Amino acid sequence: MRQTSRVVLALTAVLGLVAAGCGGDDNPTGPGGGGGAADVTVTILSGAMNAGPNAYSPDTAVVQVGQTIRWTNNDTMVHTATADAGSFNTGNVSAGNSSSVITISGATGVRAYHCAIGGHNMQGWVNVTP
Ligand SMILES: [Cu+2]
Repeated sequence: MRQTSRVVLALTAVLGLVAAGCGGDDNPTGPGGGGGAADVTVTILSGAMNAGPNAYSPDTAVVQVGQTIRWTNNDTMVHTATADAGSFNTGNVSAGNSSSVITISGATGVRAYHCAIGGHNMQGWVNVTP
């Protein structure tokens, strides 16, 4: 009897946490790093400006069509994640902040992206799967 009550209490706690997590998706996002979960998070690494293909981690993010990515800038200067072919663009992500949650729609395949800040040597890839 006591054991059963404990299990019920534990389940209630877990369900409460799950519900709270889902609510986070509705928070506004944008420069300054609001709440909101993305399916995939990519980190802009410290020293990214000259890191070329090692500027973003993972260097190739894998997402399904329609999933979301959020870039978190762990460097000390502003960066962007801008698709070479223009299908997505974070805009400026300042040091220590995160981009908006960006939905990756359209065709499958690997899309190259870069940082649009002049003089920055940064490349990353998004592998969009069915
Ligand atoms: Cu940059």
